[in-house]
Amino acid sequence: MTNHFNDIRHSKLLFFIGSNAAEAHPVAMQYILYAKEVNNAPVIVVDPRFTKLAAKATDYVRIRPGTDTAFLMGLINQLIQNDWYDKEFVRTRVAGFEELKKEASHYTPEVVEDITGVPAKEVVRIAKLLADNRPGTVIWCMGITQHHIGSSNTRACCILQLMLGNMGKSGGGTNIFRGHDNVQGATDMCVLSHSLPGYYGLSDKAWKHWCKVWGVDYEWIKSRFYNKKYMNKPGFTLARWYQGVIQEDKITQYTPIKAVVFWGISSQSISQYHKVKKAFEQLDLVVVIDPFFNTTAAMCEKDNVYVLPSTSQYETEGSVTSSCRQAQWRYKVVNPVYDSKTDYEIMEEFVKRFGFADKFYKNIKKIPEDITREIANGCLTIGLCGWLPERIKKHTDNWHTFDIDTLQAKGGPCDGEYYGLPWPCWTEDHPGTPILYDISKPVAKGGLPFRARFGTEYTYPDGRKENLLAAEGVANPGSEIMGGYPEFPGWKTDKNVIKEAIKRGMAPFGNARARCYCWNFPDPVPKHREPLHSPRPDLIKKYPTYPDKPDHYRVYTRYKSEQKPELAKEFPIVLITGRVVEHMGGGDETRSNKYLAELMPEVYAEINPRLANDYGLRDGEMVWIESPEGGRIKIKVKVTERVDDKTIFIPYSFSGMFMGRSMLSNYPQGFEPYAIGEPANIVTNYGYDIKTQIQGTKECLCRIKKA
Ligand SMILES: Nc1nc2c(c(=O)[nH]1)N[C@H]1C(S)=C(S)[C@@H](COP(=O)(O)OP(=O)(O)OC[C@H]3O[C@@H](n4cnc5c(=O)[nH]c(N)nc54)[C@H](O)[C@@H]3O)O[C@H]1N2
Ligand SMILES: Nc1nc2c(c(=O)[nH]1)N[C@H]1C(S)=C(S)[C@@H](COP(=O)(O)OP(=O)(O)OC[C@H]3O[C@@H](n4cnc5c(=O)[nH]c(N)nc54)[C@H](O)[C@@H]3O)O[C@H]1N2
Ligand SMILES: [Mo]
Repeated sequence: MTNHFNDIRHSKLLFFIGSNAAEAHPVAMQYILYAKEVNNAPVIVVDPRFTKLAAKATDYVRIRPGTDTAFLMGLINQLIQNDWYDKEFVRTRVAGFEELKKEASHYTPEVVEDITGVPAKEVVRIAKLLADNRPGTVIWCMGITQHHIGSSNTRACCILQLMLGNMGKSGGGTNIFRGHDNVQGATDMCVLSHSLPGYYGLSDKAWKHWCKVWGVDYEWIKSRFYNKKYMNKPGFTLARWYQGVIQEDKITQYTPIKAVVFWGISSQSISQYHKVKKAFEQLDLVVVIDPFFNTTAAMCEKDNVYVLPSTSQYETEGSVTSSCRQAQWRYKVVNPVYDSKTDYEIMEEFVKRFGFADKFYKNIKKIPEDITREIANGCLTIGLCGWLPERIKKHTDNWHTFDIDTLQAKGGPCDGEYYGLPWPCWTEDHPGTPILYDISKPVAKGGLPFRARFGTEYTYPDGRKENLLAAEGVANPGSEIMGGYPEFPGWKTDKNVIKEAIKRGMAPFGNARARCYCWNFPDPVPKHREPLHSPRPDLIKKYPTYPDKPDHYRVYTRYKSEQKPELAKEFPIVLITGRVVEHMGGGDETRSNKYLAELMPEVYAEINPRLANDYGLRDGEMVWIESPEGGRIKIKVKVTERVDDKTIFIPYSFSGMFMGRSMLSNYPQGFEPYAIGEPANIVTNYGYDIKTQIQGTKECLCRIKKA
């Protein structure tokens, strides 16, 4: 999130696309409804389903799944064609406008209507609403990201806000409501296969930086790898690790995966789950570290699984990071129950037994404070240097002294600082940055320009040259240079460089323009590509997907060879999946809670009355849903107008059934969940984002048969 939840109270318009906050972020609804009622802000909800959030909207836009880029480019085109865009913002802080304008001109209201199903007049009307009500916030979630063009979707959302001049402003920004408890913290630590903590990447320079922080010899780390090239090569992603086992697609690794550790994840969250099950049968070793005997443990039917009971977050303490980049100290509520150990203790036991204690672990004397200290010491890129445990605790202990609108403390021990020291919090006395890219404040007081990450000048394919730094006169108050400037050499690895920049009123990472044209992306300007599995064969011809990517995070990934126009004949129904307020993720925790299980006891497919009648299905009857990859599930029909007559929706929070079979006998007695059901991911399709490899669980095709 560039801004924060409280800041939504200042929005003059709320534009939700692919988010169902009423179910997934119910606590945030207080700010959303405040803006709606107090500011009279229009609330636009773009979603293929009429959701609980849509029920609170002033303007609901039903869109065909997987066509958001076309819709967003249509809005951008209207802003440009009608001169409704913020010309001064574009002139001073944006690069690649000419290239954007050219691409956007293709998306006329009529073209957008054909692709998305949104009436042409609506496209114009929504663009005008956006222009007339500024600053507005753009909020998106998984409806935008879980597509093979997910990264284009997210970029189109950002470009929309650039055109409206809504970036770096209170009430504006791009605000992506995040997922799990502390998932922003986990992301910042890069629990990912393509980066070291703090988004440092996998270059030799990045490894050397962390070796210095850990106090470990670089040559020793190098010697731990089978081959130096794997040190710099992204690993498998969460979405496709199982291909490293079953190797249905060619992998780029010297040996298949033999053992997997599941630490705080429940495997039914992975698409084509019947193939994950196959991997469980082939693995030598599976380790599950979890407060619950979860689905993964129950799905491993070979004698190859160890379950280590961990505590929940209530039985331990430490720093956690919120969706809006704020740190908070979480104190322990109860002592660990039964035989469980905290995740820290389990990690420490591993470190000792693997023989790394004198290497990575030597700076960690006091848990968890020393862990937070190490993070502050190493993560310069996102400015975590000011996140010392003492400061974070002080904020948590004095949360009542902070202002609800601005997050700033009024008097008291944290006077002038922003709650949770939102990153970047550059130094030990920096107040935090509540709104990213806000040039109205000095950098030392929480202001920030756009980062100069991609050099100072670029030559476009047609020979046009453009300065990538911000225009003359545009910089934070007090900046030594009043205009664009490049990054300070060495700022990512040397705290003194950061301090020097702040002293001079400047941002360590420079002052640049935001790019509409990203030459390092497969589509430099976002453009529509039909869903891999599309119900519109005619549009596949016009808007085909990418060529196949032979080594996408170590596995051959099909695009063109997967997009078959004839598929829709056999699998004519669009399938989307998502959340319900009663359950969390794959549901292992919430289905083990008697009260939540009672509120939402079984899985279902939402089906429009017209579709139900065409298939002779009544509300409450059972139906088989089948995927092109051979997965099938038997679930209950819920007849509802929430979805249109081409689309069905299934909540993905169930497990304990597997293609018609109950798995309950695999749980130790007394550990069975209260509610079980078929995992939706048995029928979600093949398909992964071209940059991130996130799974495309929101653009699938399926067929249904009365059970
Ligand atoms: N109660 C509860 N809260 C949660 C979670 C939970 O499991 N339970 N999970 C947490 C996590 S991990 C996350 S990531 C967030 C996710 O929060 P959200 O992303 O808001 O939740 P979803 O229901 O997955 O998807 C949001 C909406 O996207 C729509 N959608 C599907 N396809 C498309 C499309 O092509 N275009 C558009 N515009 N919309 C589409 C769906 O109909 C759905 O209403 O929620 C978090 N909060
Ligand atoms: N079809 C479909 N699939 C999806 C999605 C979708 O929208 N549709 N959304 C995707 C998204 S955004 C996400 S984030 C994933 C979520 O899916 P997962 O990443 O699988 O997350 P959860 O299902 O919440 O599982 C969390 C596990 O961690 C355990 N746990 C809880 N607290 C602790 C702790 O303190 N320590 C340890 N060690 N364990 C703990 C829980 O008991 C549970 O077993 O699903 C993805 N899959
Ligand atoms: Mo998530």
